[in-house]
Amino acid sequence: MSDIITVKAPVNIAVIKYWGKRDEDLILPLNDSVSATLDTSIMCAKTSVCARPEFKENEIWLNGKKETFQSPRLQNCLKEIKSRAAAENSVNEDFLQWKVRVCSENNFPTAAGLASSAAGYACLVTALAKLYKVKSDVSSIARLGSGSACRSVYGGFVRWHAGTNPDGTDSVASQIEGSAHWPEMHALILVVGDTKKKTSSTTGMRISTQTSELLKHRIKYCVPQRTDEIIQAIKQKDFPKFAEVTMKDSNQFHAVCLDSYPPFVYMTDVSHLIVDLIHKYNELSGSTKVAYTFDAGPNACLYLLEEEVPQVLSFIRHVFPSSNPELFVTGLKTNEVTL
Ligand code: 2P0
Repeated sequence: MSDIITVKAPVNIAVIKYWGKRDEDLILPLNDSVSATLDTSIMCAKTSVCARPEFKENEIWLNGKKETFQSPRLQNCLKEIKSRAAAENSVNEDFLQWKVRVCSENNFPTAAGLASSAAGYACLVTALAKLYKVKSDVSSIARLGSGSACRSVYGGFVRWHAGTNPDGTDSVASQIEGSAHWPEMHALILVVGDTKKKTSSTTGMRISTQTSELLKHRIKYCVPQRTDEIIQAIKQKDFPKFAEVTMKDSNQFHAVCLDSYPPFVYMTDVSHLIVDLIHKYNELSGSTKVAYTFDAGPNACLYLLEEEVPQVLSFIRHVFPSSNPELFVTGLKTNEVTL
């Protein structure tokens, strides 16, 4: 009988977006991406796993609902963890044969473009690695579950290297700087909607990869330079540069979605209103104080420095007076406001 292992894994929000795959099965991206990992006390996934000889099947519950274990991504993660465990000789043969039970929950809206799969798979893989006593780097296994999950394995600012090897061995995440490097950096999440998105990231990426000319241009001419620029901005704690690159990359990602055929959209009128407001706020401030970024959903993630948080929150409450703000203060911090 094994212990029940429970772990928490954080959400990460990309500032250089991952969009498009060069290999769908191995989940290998077309471009490098960069993200910040948010504090687990605010938004995280929590997963418990155990293995027992009496279990007849592998079983999984997500947010209290039993789901199928047949998903190839899930199967691939478990298979890879077990094969690492066998290679590292970390558990005995019998243990490897036992079936597992997984129970996972998020404390934030699932599938609303809030990186739930990133936290979910990072959590699952970390929990399984602990269960099977795997010691080697697990970011490449998390990647097999969901591309962006490989970035949630590390804290602070993280780069996912696209890599060039066909087998994906060099498509791994690495930390640029830990969260202590820039403790003033905060993230403020504005929840615009929590409905499930119409076009999943996986489907959207496929359509964009097959049809968008802008995506080709982005990968060749924009992302490499932006990646260098934002890493330098992070290292030098240059907020205006960090913010400018973040906003431009978010805008280009959503332009790629519109350039795809058929096109699909994730941002709503409220999302666009937030974009306008942030530009107005920066203009009135005389310098760039806040950056927005939107993933595959309508919700905004604002990056800003701690000193700016009270003013931005009151600005948002002024513009959206009916909002019911929930306020959280944490490390690489996130504050959540429901509009
Ligand atoms: C990102 N997104 O870099 C980008 C920006 C959404 C927009 O990574 O197919 O759920 O599982 O690899 O990781 C969402 O994509 O997609 C994502 P799969 P994933 O965060």
